[in-house]
Formats: sequence, C-alpha cells, structure tokens
Amino acid sequence: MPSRRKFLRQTALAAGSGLLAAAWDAKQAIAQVAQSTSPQDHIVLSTWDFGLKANRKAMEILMSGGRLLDAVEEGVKVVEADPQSTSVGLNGYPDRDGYVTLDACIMDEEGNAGSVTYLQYIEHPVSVARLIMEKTPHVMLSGRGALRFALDHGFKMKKGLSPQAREAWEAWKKKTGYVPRPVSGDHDTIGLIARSADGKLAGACTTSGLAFKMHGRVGDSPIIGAGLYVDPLVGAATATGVGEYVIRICGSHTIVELMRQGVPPQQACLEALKRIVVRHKKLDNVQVGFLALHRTGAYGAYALRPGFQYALSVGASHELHAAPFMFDE
Ligand code: SD4
Repeated sequence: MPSRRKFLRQTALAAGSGLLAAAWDAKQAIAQVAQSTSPQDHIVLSTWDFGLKANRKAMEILMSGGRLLDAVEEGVKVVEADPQSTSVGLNGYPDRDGYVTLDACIMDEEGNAGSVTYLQYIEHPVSVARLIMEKTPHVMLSGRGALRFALDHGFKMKKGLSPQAREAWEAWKKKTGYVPRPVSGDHDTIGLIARSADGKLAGACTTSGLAFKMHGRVGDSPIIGAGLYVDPLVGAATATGVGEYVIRICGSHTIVELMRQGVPPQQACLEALKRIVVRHKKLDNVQVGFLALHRTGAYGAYALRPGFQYALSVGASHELHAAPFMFDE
C-alpha cells in the first residue's frame, strides 16, 4: 500500500497542480523548521497584565510536556473564566443593547485556523473556535449557528451580563445618550502567541470586544490576519485595541509578512502601526497594541500610545513589560 507521503506526491504530480505540490512542500518545511531549531526555552507572549496568569497556565502545560495548542487555549481560558475580567469572556461589558457577545480565534502549529464571532452564552469561545478548526471544514462560525454548534458539542449555556457589567452599562447609557464611541479605555483583549522549545508556533485571541459596541459589531480579534496570525515558517502576531483600525491594515498578517521579509519583530509592529497612522486623519484616543514573535524566538511589541503592557514568559520567568509607543499621549 502506498505511504501517505507517496500518495500525496503522486497526487500532486498526476494533477500537475503547483498548488498541491506547494501544500505538500509546506508540510515538509514545517517539520524541518521544527527539527532544525536548537532546543531552548519555551516562550509565551500575551497582551495586558492579565496575560501573566494566562502565560503561567500556558507555560505549566508546555513545561509538563503538553501540546503547544493546548497551552495557548488553556492559557487564554484562564482570562475568559475570570470574574474580574470586564473585557474578555461572559463577564465582559455588553454591547449597547445589553448583550454580551464574544469573539475568539485560534491557530495551531501548522497554521490551521478556527474562529467564532458574535457568540453568546458560552464561557469559552476560544474552545469553540478550536472545535470549529478541528471538526468542521470551515474557519469561522458566527452568532446563532456558532451557538448551536457549541451546544451540539456539549458546551453549556451560561448567563452573561454580570451585575458589575450591568451597572457599568446602565451608567454608560446615562452618560453618553446611547451613542457608540469607537474609543479606547473600556476594553482589553487577550492575544497570546507562543513558541515551544522545539520551534513550533501557535496563538489564540479572545475578547468581549469594545464595551458598548453597536449590536452585531465584530472586531479584529476573531479575524484571522487581523487580531491573530501564525505562519509556522515565519512567526506569529496578535493585536489589541480598537479593532476597526487593526482590521483595515490586516494588522497581524502585515507584521508576519514584514518578519518574512527580514524585519525584526519590534520593528514589524512599529511598521504596522505606521500604516494605521498614515491611513487615518484622526486617531484621537485610539489605542492599538501589537505583539510579534519570530520563529527563532525573537519577539517585539509596540503600541500607538502609552499604557500597553504585555506579559513575557521565558521558561520559568514571567514578567510584565511596558510596550514602546509612538505618541506621547
Ligand atoms: C475589539 N480589539 O473588539 C478588540 C478590543 C480590544 O483591547 O482589543 N481591546 O476591537
């Protein structure tokens, strides 16, 4: 019986398809990269101070020999489940109509992707995203269909809108006259990218989105290439901040492409931010922060404004850092 590899090669040749051959080559290249990287510490990089607890969980899994994909998923799940988090998971602030709608995505060591948008009542949207990646031929499910898929796969419905979130929403309605504002402040997404010591890459990103967003609004966080991107041959990037600005420049994909061309990770984050700056006449109050991780283990961060912190874990060390920024305030 022909081996799978031989079968793939024969299929590619028989079809005369450059595409099939390229897909096969890419798999080989990923395996070679993983093998050729010299062993060193695992690296986990994530957004904001709650990233520290996510990183710790991810690192615990990596250190005990677990799979990188499990590490990134379980890491961000810590923040999704945190009752104190008002910007990730079901305890997050609702949209302007009072609905908590969640966005999340995940990418694995081979660059496969899963994503869920506008998901209600499910505590761990990132796990739904993973299941979409692993169990369906699709990348992204949204809204009611995503919820049905989750329930069909054993997820349980849980109430959103915590008393704290309801209070903030009621106060916001009085203050703003019910107008959505695309400004920073009431939101922090967890984007987590990681490299295992054997040179593999994966990432996850999850959020309740901008507080008091328009009903139905989806941000950058679940958009593959905007809120998260992983190319196993190059590197990974993730974003936080006002998603509309990240989507317009395909932020995370842009950073990975820059790294592919040899731009160091921190410089790649800055170059992506410059694209945002030249595209927008007004950026008052808008915050965007990027993190990048090269497959060699080099990493970088940059934000439009002060205040963006990121958690860096290398082996057993966990630190919170302030990202460099473009504008003083
Ligand atoms: C969004 N990017 O929905 C998310 C929000 C966020 O830090 O990242 N806040 O636009």
